[in-house]
Amino acid sequence: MSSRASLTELRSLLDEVAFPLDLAGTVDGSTVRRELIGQLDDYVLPRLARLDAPLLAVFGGSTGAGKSTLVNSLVGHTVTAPGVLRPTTRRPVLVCHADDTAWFVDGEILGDLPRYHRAPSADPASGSRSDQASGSTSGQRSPDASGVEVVAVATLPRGLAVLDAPDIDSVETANHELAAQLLGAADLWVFVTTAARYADAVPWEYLARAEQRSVALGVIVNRIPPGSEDDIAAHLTDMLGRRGLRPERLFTIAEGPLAEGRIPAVDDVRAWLTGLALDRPERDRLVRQTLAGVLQSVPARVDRVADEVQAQASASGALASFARARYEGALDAVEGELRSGELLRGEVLDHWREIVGTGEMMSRLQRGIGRARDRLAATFSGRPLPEVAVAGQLEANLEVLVARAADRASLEVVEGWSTMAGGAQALGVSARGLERSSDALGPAVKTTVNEWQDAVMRLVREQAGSKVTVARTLSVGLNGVGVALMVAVFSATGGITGGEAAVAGGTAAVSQTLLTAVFGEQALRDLVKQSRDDLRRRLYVAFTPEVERFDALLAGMPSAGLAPELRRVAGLVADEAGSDPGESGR
Ligand SMILES: Nc1nc2c(ncn2[C@@H]2O[C@H](COP(=O)(O)OP(=O)(O)OP(=O)(O)O)[C@@H](O)[C@H]2O)c(=O)[nH]1
Ligand SMILES: [Mg+2]
Repeated sequence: MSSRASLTELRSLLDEVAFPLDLAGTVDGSTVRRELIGQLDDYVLPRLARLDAPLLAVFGGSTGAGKSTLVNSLVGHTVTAPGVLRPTTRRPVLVCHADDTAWFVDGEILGDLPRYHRAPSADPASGSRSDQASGSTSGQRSPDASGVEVVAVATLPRGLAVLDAPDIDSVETANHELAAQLLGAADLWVFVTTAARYADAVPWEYLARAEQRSVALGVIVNRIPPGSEDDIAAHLTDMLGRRGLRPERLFTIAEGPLAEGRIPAVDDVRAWLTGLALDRPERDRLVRQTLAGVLQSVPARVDRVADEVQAQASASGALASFARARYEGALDAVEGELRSGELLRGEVLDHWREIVGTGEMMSRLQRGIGRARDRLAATFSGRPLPEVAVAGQLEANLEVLVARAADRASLEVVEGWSTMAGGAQALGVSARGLERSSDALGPAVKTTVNEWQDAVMRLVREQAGSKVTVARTLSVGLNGVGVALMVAVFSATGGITGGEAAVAGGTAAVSQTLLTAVFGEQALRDLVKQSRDDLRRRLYVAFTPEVERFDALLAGMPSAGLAPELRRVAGLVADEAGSDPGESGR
């Protein structure tokens, strides 16, 4: 795979990256990503496609260092306005030979910036700008529009373009971002500073970036008090060396009066730049050095992006599992309350007493299981059973219990998320109403409970049906047995332990005796467990749309495989660039 193919793959992977959550490293990660995408589009891909395209030297540095003045001085025309008000240059000006303008006006270098083709000022010394557009790729020319002005001059050789960039350190953040983008598109950085400013902190951050990317670097120290050139050159060379920077050339310019707004002593700089344009091997070396440097900087930069992708994925995973856990907790709570016998109160109990007549039934049951069966049969067959009332009451109680647990869970999720990384932002404005259950939950729970009750009845029919005699004896009372089973499910002991007779005034014990008579102890244990599990399963399904309301807030997360894939492709890009970016790109 050629570098171009890997780069194209990397480019589209970077497009898939999204940082929906606001985490500690998100701003940093997305800045790195944005810059990387910008550099791939603005510089790497077009440069790889055309290694012979003109060399772009970007003049960057502190505000007031004299970048604009230098560019005007180099080309012998007032192509860009210097000024006393800081910062002066807001819209970059690119100067090149007329034969090269097409590459910069129509080409992909700095592709996302509108380009305006402009003729240079008729009077080089006047400082006034002729804003006659001689062509534009981006519609109407507007003096206020952002973008790059492309100016053709006859004083630069073919194959060389000089760009006057906005500053990197004034109060104008937009300038810095633009300057960074322009530096990212440079084959050669010409770092312009002054005797007074060269130790300032900000430029060194940019120089560190140049070092990381092995960008070909030229340095111009302007406005040096005459006589101090050598001292400053030595000091600055030392500072650069200690940071691993070895500029191609370092120029010193003594402060002196300007001649018609231009610095007279720029011949060496001009000779160096025009020499680069004319010396093909040297120019190629420089272009390839910068290109390879940028490509080799890709893995470290992509790592930063991939780290953030992972951080987003794990934060989102933590939020999602927190929400799930709260609803699991709600199911636990429902189960806990069922087991505590909480539901066997009030009307349920009254209705149940109606069915079995607690005291009398108890004593009969205690006299003998065989006779108890008869008695049960008599009880159930002798009169219409109010089991429907019991079932209805159990259902109502259960619904309230479940609804309360679900409401609690949603509130817990909202509260929990607001303290978790990325959670507050995920909740955002759409959090309104999320602290309560959805309107759909009530009906869903009702259906669920009904279906569960039906399932319990079916279970009783199946189980009792296999016990032929019992089934025959109790054939009229199967619904009653079903209700007894539900009562057992809702009792603290699951209807197993007679010693728990105190629970709900003996209700559970009666259920137990009845059920044991019908099913036998082990089968009863299984039935109760099966019914409880079944209820939990069904409630889990009913809760799923509730949990999914929270999952929906985490939509738009990049896929889990994206981070390793980014790293893998970044590695390929760098490996291939290591040999020869130009060759592998062809
Ligand atoms: N005397 C003298 N003045 C200079 C020299 N270089 C720049 N200046 C003046 O310093 C001021 C700033 O110069 P610019 O060329 O606008 O500086 P810049 O680096 O382009 O500044 P920004 O566009 O704000 O980033 C202007 O008034 C220039 O005339 C120099 O070598 N000698
Ligand atoms: Mg300027």
